Amino acid sequence: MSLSTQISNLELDSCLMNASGPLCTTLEQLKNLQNSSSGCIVSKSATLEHRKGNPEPRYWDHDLGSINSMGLPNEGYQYYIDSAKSLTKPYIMSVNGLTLEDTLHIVAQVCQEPSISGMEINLSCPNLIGKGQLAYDLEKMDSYLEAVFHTINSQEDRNKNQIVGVKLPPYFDLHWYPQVTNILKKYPLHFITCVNSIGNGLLVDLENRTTRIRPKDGMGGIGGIYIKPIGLSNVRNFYLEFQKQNVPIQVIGCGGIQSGEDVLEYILCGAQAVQIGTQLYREGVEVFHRIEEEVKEWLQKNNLESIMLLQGKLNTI
Ligand code: RRO
Repeated sequence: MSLSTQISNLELDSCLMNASGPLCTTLEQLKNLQNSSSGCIVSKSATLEHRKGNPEPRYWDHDLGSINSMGLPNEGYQYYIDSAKSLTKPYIMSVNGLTLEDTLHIVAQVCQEPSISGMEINLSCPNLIGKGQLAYDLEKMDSYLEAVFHTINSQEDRNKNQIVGVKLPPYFDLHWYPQVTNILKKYPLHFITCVNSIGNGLLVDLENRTTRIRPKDGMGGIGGIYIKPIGLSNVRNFYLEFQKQNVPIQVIGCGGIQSGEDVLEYILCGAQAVQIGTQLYREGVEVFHRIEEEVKEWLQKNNLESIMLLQGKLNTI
């Protein structure tokens, strides 16, 4: 039973990978991912300089999901470039400069690195105090991507094998999908990741009459089971829109994956691979082996050799 997949020219032994965020900030954590059953390593989103992030408590989790307002704590981009030298699995660096100028500086360095397999440009961090999510402002997103690809294309010694994608926030109204696609298709993107956490949710501790986290009056990105139906619909809608318009961008699914069946649902909706965030934080890197076994068991019961035979094959009832 095979879980292998391919994002453009990047071959992955397994379609399971970590979501940028949980347990991928330090080299020790990246090495744990290296030693796990995941098919690929994704770094925490990197800024120009090291960041401590927002005040604590900034993460809270229960059965239905998580809320976070981490505020981009990370070691600074150079650390994640240097980390690539200790990793042999496919390694995707998540990039989230605090300004366009910062992002362009980071992108110019990353795209020259032979040991980095790809970049995921984060257009959807919900937790930067005083800033909105870039991918909800389509004009800004367009000019941002134009500058990013101009920078990449002007590096003569760039690593042409690197794949480039964007991490998107969830969209809720159907009219957004063709509009966002019209922008994405202008650029040589290999993948999009759908979805980042649902921004600015609020979880309440009734007993203590407080918010669960401190930053932004308790508002934070919601992940886990709460968001699975939204993640699935975003994957499905982009997959169908890309097919309709003949756009060769692949979709990585993310949001509320806890089991093999969740993975299979995302693949049916059109995902080419999936990312695990909240459940990775709970369970540690063993989550990849457990879920891989659950997927294999299901494939065996259903007489399927490869998970990719199901890709996009969802029927409307
Ligand atoms: O660090 C964060 O607060 C964070 C980021 Br950059 C993101 O993209 N998504 C999220 O839920 N948290």
